[in-house]
Amino acid sequence: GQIVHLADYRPTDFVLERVDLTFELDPTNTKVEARLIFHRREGVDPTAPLVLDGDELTLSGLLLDQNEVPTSQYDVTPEQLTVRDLPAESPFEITITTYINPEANTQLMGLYRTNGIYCTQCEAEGFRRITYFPDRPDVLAPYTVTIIGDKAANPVMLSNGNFLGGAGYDEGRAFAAWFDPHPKPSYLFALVTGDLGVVEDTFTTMSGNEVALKIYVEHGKEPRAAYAMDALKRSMKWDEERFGREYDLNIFQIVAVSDFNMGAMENKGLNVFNDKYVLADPETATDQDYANIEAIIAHEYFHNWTGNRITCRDWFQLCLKEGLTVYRDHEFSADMRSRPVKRIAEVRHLKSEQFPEDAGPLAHPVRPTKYREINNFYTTTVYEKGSEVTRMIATLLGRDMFKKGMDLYFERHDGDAATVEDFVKCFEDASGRDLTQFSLWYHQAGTPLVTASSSYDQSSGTFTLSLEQMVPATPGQSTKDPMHIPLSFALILDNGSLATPEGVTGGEVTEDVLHLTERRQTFTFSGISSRPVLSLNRSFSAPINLHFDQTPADLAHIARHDTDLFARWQALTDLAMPNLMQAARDARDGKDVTCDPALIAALLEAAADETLEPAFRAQALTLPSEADIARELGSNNDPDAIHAGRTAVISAIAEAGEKSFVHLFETMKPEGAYAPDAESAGKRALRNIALSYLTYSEGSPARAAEAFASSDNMTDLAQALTLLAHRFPSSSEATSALASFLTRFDGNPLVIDKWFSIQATIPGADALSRVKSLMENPRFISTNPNRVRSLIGTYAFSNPTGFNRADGEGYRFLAEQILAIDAKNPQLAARILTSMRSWRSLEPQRADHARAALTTIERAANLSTDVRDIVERMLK
Ligand code: HT7
Ligand code: ZN
Repeated sequence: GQIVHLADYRPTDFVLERVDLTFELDPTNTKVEARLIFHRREGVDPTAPLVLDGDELTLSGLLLDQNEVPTSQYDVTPEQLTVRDLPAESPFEITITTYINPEANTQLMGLYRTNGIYCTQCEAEGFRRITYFPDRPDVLAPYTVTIIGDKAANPVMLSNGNFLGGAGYDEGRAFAAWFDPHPKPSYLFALVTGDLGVVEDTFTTMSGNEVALKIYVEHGKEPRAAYAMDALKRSMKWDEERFGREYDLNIFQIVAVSDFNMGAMENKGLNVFNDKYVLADPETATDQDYANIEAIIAHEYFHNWTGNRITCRDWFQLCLKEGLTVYRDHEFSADMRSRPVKRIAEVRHLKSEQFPEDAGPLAHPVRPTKYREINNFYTTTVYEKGSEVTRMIATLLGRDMFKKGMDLYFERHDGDAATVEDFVKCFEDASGRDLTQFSLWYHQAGTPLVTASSSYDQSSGTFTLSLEQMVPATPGQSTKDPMHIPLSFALILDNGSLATPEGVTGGEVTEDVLHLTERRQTFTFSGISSRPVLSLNRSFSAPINLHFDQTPADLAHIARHDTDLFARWQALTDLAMPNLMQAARDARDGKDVTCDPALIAALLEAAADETLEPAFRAQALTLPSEADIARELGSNNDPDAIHAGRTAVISAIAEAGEKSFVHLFETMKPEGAYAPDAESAGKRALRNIALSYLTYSEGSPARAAEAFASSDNMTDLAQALTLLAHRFPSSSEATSALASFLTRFDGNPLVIDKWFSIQATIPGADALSRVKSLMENPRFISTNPNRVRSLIGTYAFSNPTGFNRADGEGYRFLAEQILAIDAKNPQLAARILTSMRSWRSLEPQRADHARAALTTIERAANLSTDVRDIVERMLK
């Protein structure tokens, strides 16, 4: 794998006019015939050859305008086909024949087989594993696809676009033909065939077109696709209402498969999903599963405009479609559910996933300038930070101007392969605002640190806020320029009302947003009659680390009064964090751990406040995770001490609040049959967090065992099982609950994934032997990405004490597993390996073990480019 540089971008020499593909399916020897019509781009050297990408391909036939091409006229390797002496001006047709082996495709890129189904995954560079092709996102063409396959085994034969027709072909075989009129890049191509069940519905678009909606699943699973179908219809309607975007084919199809490297894929008119994000019913899916399905169905559907109609010029522009589409799906979920609760969940996720990436060896800008393996750039920085950057544009411009900018983007670039610069320019042109400095958010990696201090002068009635920003050095970027940081703020007075300053100096303030643009800046607010409490970065208006030494009393004031619920949650977190950090230090030093009564009081007050929605109260009671504490501590981390300290703090809260928790546990049961709506889910969340505290104060598995026995839905069942297994791992209650769960759900792989994950995350050093013995379980299928992630991935990512054993055995185990996974599925291996991205912040003994394990990987023979790229960057 060579390094690809953004600066080297050049358009292709040849323009692709049309693509005509014929597949003759065979499990081990599928014939692919690709007829491609090209013409030379104007001004290109008339002798320039046509160079096409391949990956592990063997050429079996090559025609130019239907005539065989002599071997002297082309060069071919598995990675490249070069054809010379092509017409200077007129269009020509190249016909390429390749044979591929879907059954042997364990990488799950290109055409592969999963449970008897043929399925493709082409983003980012999978199409080149099907045929030689200009496999890059700026080559767009309409596609005609003919599929020929065994009739009995493939009653369903799908590709992109509209169905042209199909019938019997020859003995035992059938064919189907599809035409996609929308020019698309190869990464959006899809083919799916097999024997599948279908759920059907229709949607009438705002201009009256009826669209057939079809979701294909394994036979017998059709009822479990009902929620996905409902989410799809709501997504289609929402995109019309909020962004004016209408669907553009007469059919929209989704296929759920069980072997898939990522969550889902937005192929034009034919989305392919990991079945985890389609299938749900109350008995087998949790509230979180339902929320994920809603969000991912929406995300892939929204790509139809942000990704497909307007695609990326090159893979450096990935955030153009991903960051923007995540922003769109976040907004959709906020409208479908509770906006502040959704924002809290987003920020928790951003801080636990993206902030560590930005602070470690894998840090990169939202719009990178070089990569070795593009698969490794489907990162939380590109997706989630990319979404935050889009959100900040909306904050800077205001809702109406942002809408104008988006409309201009759709109008100006429909059908284009665009860049981040094209996108930003639309907002500049729509608003008249210069976004040059703001664009640093795309180009500078690292999470900015903003340090704030404030003072109030009673005699003059002025409130002064001094801010300083610093963007840390990241790989390849040692110095940084000051960024444009939009900080939403409020000045909260004693009685809880918000102060309205008479004036402000020191910088731009628009409505409730301060614009920090310099390294150091002091804002002075006048006309403030009494000392206010400043609430800063409300709604997490900028993805920054904020150091603002506020007193516990001020934080408690914000937690009680801010009109922004997110800020209230943030204040509770800020109250808890110093306690948790001190608890970790005390536990490490063998001292008694204490918990500030003010923290306990604030948490219990929020928990009991019936004016607040239950989902918010559940979030308020959920303390920062062990990983969050490690991040705040920054260096020399001892995961055992963090765990012990946090456990002691939870126990103190549990003791003090036992009565409240019993009350919440007894009263927060939603009435009637299970429904996945946000309100009922919020009640379950509050009841379950109360149950969790009760396992600490009561010190017995009895209540969780009773909850396990009486639950009538997977949310409560999985939570009770988790509490039994994590809190009382050697109890007979835990053992028998794990056994009965297994027996009850043995035929359902998605639930068995939960069974593996729950056990992989049992804290403590024993986790490793548990994981090893679970790998021996016949249900551990090493070729199924979901199963591998549920056991090995969850152990490495989500079991801080179990994985970070002081003796380094966890790291050595992971190194072995990475090498084994890499041999079959490099993408999966590389992703799981990123679990070690924060290894340098561990205490020295663990860090040494981690380095040694990474070095073992680095030195292994036959490493994939994917894993080599990650391991080398981690060790640099
Ligand atoms: N755009 C999709 C990305 C994706 C992917 C990338 C690399 C390898 C496999 C993959 N499967 C899906 C998903 C999305 O963000 O919508
Ligand atoms: Zn996406």
